[in-house]
Formats: sequence, structure tokens, C-alpha cells
Amino acid sequence: MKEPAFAATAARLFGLEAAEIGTLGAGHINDTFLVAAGDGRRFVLQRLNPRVFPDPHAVLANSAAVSAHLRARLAAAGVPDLDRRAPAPVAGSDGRPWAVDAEGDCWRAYRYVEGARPASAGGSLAEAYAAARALGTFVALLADDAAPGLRETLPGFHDTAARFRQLESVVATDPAGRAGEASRELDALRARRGYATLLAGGLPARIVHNDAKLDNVLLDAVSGEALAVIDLDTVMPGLAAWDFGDLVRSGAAVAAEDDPDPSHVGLDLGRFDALAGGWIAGAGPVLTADEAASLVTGALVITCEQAVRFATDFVAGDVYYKVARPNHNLDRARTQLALLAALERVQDELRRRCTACFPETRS
Ligand code: GN1
Ligand code: MG
Repeated sequence: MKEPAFAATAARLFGLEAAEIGTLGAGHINDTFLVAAGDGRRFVLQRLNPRVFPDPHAVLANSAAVSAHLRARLAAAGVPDLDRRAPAPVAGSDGRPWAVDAEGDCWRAYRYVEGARPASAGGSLAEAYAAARALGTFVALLADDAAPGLRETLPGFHDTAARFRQLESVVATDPAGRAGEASRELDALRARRGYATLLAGGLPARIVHNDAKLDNVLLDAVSGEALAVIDLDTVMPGLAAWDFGDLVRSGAAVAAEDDPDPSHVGLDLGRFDALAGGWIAGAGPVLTADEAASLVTGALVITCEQAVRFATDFVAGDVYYKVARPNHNLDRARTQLALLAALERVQDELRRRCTACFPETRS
């Protein structure tokens, strides 16, 4: 984590003199700060993690193009309050929607959306529905011909087969001497290698968020209305089932992603219904029948893949995700495996519930 002092220097690259500065949010990857300028305006300032994003300029160009497209679509539909619904990046000193500091780190800044809060997996069902609908609508708004062509900034991000290969290769070298400690989880994952090919082939690539978690949606703090989808680093071509899958993975579990006791983990069917209903209300109109049929498979595949990713990082010695305690990544892998088992038990029921969210006229 870069210290707030670095952030104050970075803020100047956007013409901002910070009167007050603090950290913000709970992301696993980037460093995020809340900057209060002397005139009372507040900004979110983020440093992109260079280990995760090898081409930060492409990431920032993608997210700026997506914001511009969303703003144009919302403006054309007569939606007011664009700055709260699709915050635009602040221009850096050379006019680009980002800035590079003396150490070569890439930063971006947005106006902080006042009077808003992120949706949360512990919130009401109405909140889950509203946030899921916003994430589905995001996919629909980016499905038109005028949508920007985006770079694949993280190649193979949801290539589940490649994620399995990475796990095996880090286990083979076992750089931190931890593979033995994760042997039960490794066995459970190896038994599920078949998930790696379940979504392969046939499904259309479209622009998706790729990190479709509830806390990436801002809600109006008073009305609870969904305002904006944020955290656009991973927006790039992908499958609709990935977004739906990540939403279910992160929003329908009854325990936190890093709960140290996997026996706490279960699937909340009422919450699943709210998420599926909301997301399909937003994205459903643009989905093909094959995509509609792939959604629950997406939940299984993405949950399995996330278990693989956390297990890989545990064995690698915690080099990717931020950790706050020993075994943090192993705990995360265990919750994902417990959730996967819960999803597997009821997958037929989940498919029926998903189908019921689409209008009957759908062929
Ligand atoms: C990371 O930092 P955050 O929470 O937005 C990760 C996602 C994972 C998620 C797990 C670029 O997202 O893919 O699903 O952690 N982002 C990246 O909670 O790897
Ligand atoms: Mg993210």
C-alpha cells in the first residue's frame, strides 16, 4: 500500500491540493484514497497495482471509454445526474484521463459520489436486487453497436483451464513450502478440473465487467436506488456467465469470502433469487438463449476458478491478493470450495429459478 503522502503528491498531478487524505474501500488489488480538496470537493484517487496490470494505460483507456459510452447512452435516454451515475475520470496535467508519477506508477481520479454507499452482501434483498439489476443493465448498455472496442487488458483473466495450469505449476515448485498445508483443498480442486471446459466454445464474447460484485455498485444512501457501477479496471471482452457467476459467488453466500470457518458458508436461496431476478431484468433483453442457459454454470465455474486463484496465491506465498493474516488466502480458498459444494447440491433448482426470471415468450 502506498502511503497517503504519496497520494497527496499524486493528487497534484490532477491539479488537486489535498486538505485531507485517507484510505478508502477494501479492494484486494489497487491502493485507493479519498482526497478532500480545500474547496470541499472530494475525489477518489487510485494507484493501479503494476504487478496485476502490466499495461495500466490500456486499463485506464478502457475504463475511460466505458464511462464515456455509458454517459452518452444515459444522456440520450434523458437520465439526469450523470456525474452520480457514470462518474467520469478527472483529466491529469497532460489532458489524459490518468497521470503517471515520478516512479512510473499510474493513477486515476474520479469525483467522489457524495451521498452514496456501496451495496453490500449483508444488505436487504431489495438492495441486492437493485445492485444486481444495475450490473445486468451495465452489460446491456455495452451491448450496442456504438460500444467501444476494448483491449483485453488481462489476457486469460477468466481462462479457467489456464488458472488450473498455474495452480499445478506453482504446486510443482512450491516456492513457500505451503503445498502440503493445502493438500485437501488441492485434491478437492483437482476433482473439479472438468469445470475448466464447461463454458468453452459457443458463447458470444461481449463486454462484461469481470468483477461483478455487489460492492462495485454505488447506491443512493437515502433512497437505496442503484446509481453507478464502479471499479472498471477489468471491463473487457468476456462472457455474460462470468458476470452472473461472480455476482452469485460474491452475493449469495451466507458468510464472508474470507470467513476462517468454512462450515459457516452456505447458499442463501432468497438472496440468489434477488440477484438472479435483478441481473436478468437488466441484462436479459440482450442475452441469447445459449447465454441464458449458461448462467448457473457460470456461478459454478467462477466459484471454482476463484478457489483455484486463492489456492494458487496461498501456495505461491501471497504474491497477488492483499492479505491481513497468515493463511488468509487458504481461508479464502476454503470458503470458495464450501460455496461450490453448496452450489453443486442445488444446481438444478438454481437453473429452474433462473429460467423463471426470463419472460415466458423467450424461446
Ligand atoms: C479482486 O480487488 P477486488 O476485490 O476488486 C480480483 C477479482 C476477484 C476478487 C475476489 C483484478 O477484486 O478478480 O474476484 O478480488 N481482481 C483482480 O474478491 O484480480
Ligand atoms: Mg476490482
